[in-house]
This record gives sequence, C-alpha cells and structure tokens, in this order.
Amino acid sequence: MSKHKRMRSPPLEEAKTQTAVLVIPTYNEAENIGLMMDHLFSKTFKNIKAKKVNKNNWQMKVLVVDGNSPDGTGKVVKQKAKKYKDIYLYTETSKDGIGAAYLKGFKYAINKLKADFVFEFDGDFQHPPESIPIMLKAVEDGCDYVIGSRKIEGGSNPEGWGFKRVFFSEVGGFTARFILFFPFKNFFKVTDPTTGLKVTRVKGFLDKLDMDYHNLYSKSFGYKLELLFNTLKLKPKFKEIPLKFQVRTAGESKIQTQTAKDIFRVAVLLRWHDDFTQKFLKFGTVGFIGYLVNATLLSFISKKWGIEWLSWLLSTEAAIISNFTLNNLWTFKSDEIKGLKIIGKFLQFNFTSMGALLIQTIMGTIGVYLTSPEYRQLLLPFIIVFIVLPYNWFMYNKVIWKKKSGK
Ligand SMILES: Nc1nc2c(ncn2[C@@H]2O[C@H](COP(=O)(O)OP(=O)(O)OP(=O)(O)O)[C@@H](O)[C@H]2O)c(=O)[nH]1
Ligand SMILES: [Mg+2]
Repeated sequence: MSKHKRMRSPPLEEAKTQTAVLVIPTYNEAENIGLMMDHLFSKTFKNIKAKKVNKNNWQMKVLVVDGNSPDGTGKVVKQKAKKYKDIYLYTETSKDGIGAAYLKGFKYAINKLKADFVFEFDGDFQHPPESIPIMLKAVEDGCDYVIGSRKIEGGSNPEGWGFKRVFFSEVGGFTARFILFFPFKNFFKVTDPTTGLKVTRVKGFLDKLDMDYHNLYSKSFGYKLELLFNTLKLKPKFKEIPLKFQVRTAGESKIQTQTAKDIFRVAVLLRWHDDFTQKFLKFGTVGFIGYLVNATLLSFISKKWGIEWLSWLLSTEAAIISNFTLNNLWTFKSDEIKGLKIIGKFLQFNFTSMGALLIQTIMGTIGVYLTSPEYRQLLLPFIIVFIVLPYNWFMYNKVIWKKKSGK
C-alpha cells in the first residue's frame, strides 16, 4: 500500500450570500434615475456578480424613495422595475427632506427587503457607482461601516464647484468634525462627516438605531451627522474609502442655502445631548461645588476655632463628602451605589481623593521649585485641569462607579 498521504486541498472558503440594498432618495431626478438604473444593473451589479473585486454572492437590490416628484421620477422607476426585478419604489406622500427619505428607506430595506447591508447612495451620478464593489470588498474584509470620503488621498470635490461651495464643504466639514469628535480619536479618523456615501451593517448597527424620522434633529441635510454620530457610538469596525464626488450633470441641485446652519445646529445638539458630555459637565459642576464647600468651610472653621490643621482636614473632608454624594446621585446616577455598599465605596473614594491631593502637592511643589513662588497661583489651575481632573475622571469611571460588565 502506498505510504503517501492523500494530499488534502485547503478547505474552500465558502462564499457567503448576503443582501445589500441601495437606498436612493430622489426628488425630480427623472433625467438621472433611469440612466442610473441601467448603469447599476448592466454594469456595476454585473461586475459584482462576476466577482472581479468581490468574493461573496451579493444579492443587490435598489430601493428608490421618491418624494412624490412632480417630474415623473416615480414613473421612470416603475418602467425600469419591469426590466430589472430588483428595483423597488417607495413613494412618499410629500417631500419630507432627504433625512426623512433615507430613514423611511432604511426601515423598508431592513423589514421588507431583508437587507444585511444598506447603502446610502445618491441617484444623480455624484456618487460613482464604481465605489460600490470597493465598499462591499471592505465589508467582506470585516467592516461594519464603510464611508466614502472626499478628503483622503484619491478622493476629491468636483472640479466644477465654485469657491463658495468648496469653502462651505471644507470649513463646514471641519467644524462639524471638531464639534462632534474633538479631542477623541474619531476626530482624526473621520475626515468627511458630511459625506453621503456609506454602507452600514444591519445586524448590530442599523437595527440598533431609531428609525423614526420624526425624532431626527434635522430631516434635511443635517441627518447625515446624526446617523454618523449614532452609528459610531455603536463602535463599528469602520473604514473610509476615497470618494471622487462628481459634478451634477443633469437635474437641479436641491442643496438649500440653510444647509450650513442646519449642519452646525445638529452638530452642537448632538454633542451637547451626548451622555458623555452631560456626564462630564455634571462632573465639572460637582467638582466646582466641592471647591466652594472646601473654601467656605476653610475660612469659617479657621476663624471660629483657629486651629489650622483641623480647618484643612474638616473642610477637605466636607468637600469629599459633597463630591461623593452629588456624583453618586447625579453624575453617575445610572451606576448609582446603593445600600451598605456605600460605606466601602465612600472609603475607596476617600482613598482616591487622597491620591489626587498627593498628586497636587507633589506637582505643585515641583512646579514652584522649577519656576518660582510667584507662579504658584498660575500652576494650580494647570495642575487641576491637566492632571487632577483626568485622574479623578478616570478613577470615578474605572474604579468608583465602574460599569458592571454587560451594561
Ligand atoms: N425623497 C427625497 N429626496 C430628496 C430630497 N431632497 C433631496 N433629495 C434627493 O437626494 C439626493 C441628494 O440630495 P442633496 O445632497 O441634498 O442635494 P443635491 O441636489 O444632490 O445637490 P448637489 O450636490 O448640488 O447636486 C438628490 O439626488 C435629491 O434628488 C427630499 O426631500 N426627498
Ligand atoms: Mg447630489
């Protein structure tokens, strides 16, 4: 018998079958939408099926959400739906804004079309259909969220855009990025927050978002920031791919003059109402109240009893009690410590507060030693803001009011 072992070929990686739905909102796009359907079905989707770039079996569907366009966009879509079976039309009763149109479409794509992935895609040829297989490739490589960016290498704004449009796109985009994400890592990772080309995984991401468009801060252009911000909060594996944004060749622009204001308003609202911001503001307020308690009692007790060390000890402890109580009942209400546990946690809080005191004493002493005593008052706020505050924030979140796992 032959001693040769039978050569085993490596197991073939099974090609997954998944459904991707392109949601395309339209308002008066009769001139574009028919051409777009032809392009998608006769070129783009064929290439995806041919697996030139992709490896999965992608079931591609197109859902047009039409704002009841008077120019007959809906009719064109219906005609094309006779030719290509994977076209769906959702006709809105009125033009409710692009944000509302997208959410209606997403809901439909998830519930009715059983989408695994949903694209945000414009039907006016400004988003090149050639980006679709590239985005699906990123998905195949494990991404949950893929974003087309005009601001990374290989991406660009249309050459035909005038100074004003470029200015608004650049300054508006950067301002939105700054307001939404500074100084955290997404500030550096998300280069084009107002882009409209994206694909999102449904399971664990799109199905976790509120799909009721009435709850959007903006039903028009600003929705883009809201979807982006809320999706990123779900911590997707995401990637930007270059987007060469094309100039509009047919149909009229629906970009409104108030878009810049809308974007700014939505960015501020999102950041302000974010849990993290709210917690941090409460933490700051509680810290300030603690300082007032400390200072007031220090002066009061020292005047009354004239014992220096006792005034410092009692006033500092009073500030610690105030900080612990207010943070527990207000800042970290969602992780409130109750019952007998309070005693142990309060002792731990005293301990970490002593840590802050120690850090401040050491840094202050070193600081004065390296500079001169006249800088003492200047050093104090610096030490508080850059060292004590981050230290306390860290200790409160990771030690005292540490989130229970699974929360
Ligand atoms: N259903 C629906 N579609 C809309 C609405 N507003 C815009 N759209 C469509 O959404 C797509 C993107 O719109 P916008 O990015 O706001 O504006 P635009 O007309 O593409 O602007 P340009 O970049 O100048 O071409 C366009 O193809 C529009 O037809 C709306 O209120 N309802
Ligand atoms: Mg457009």
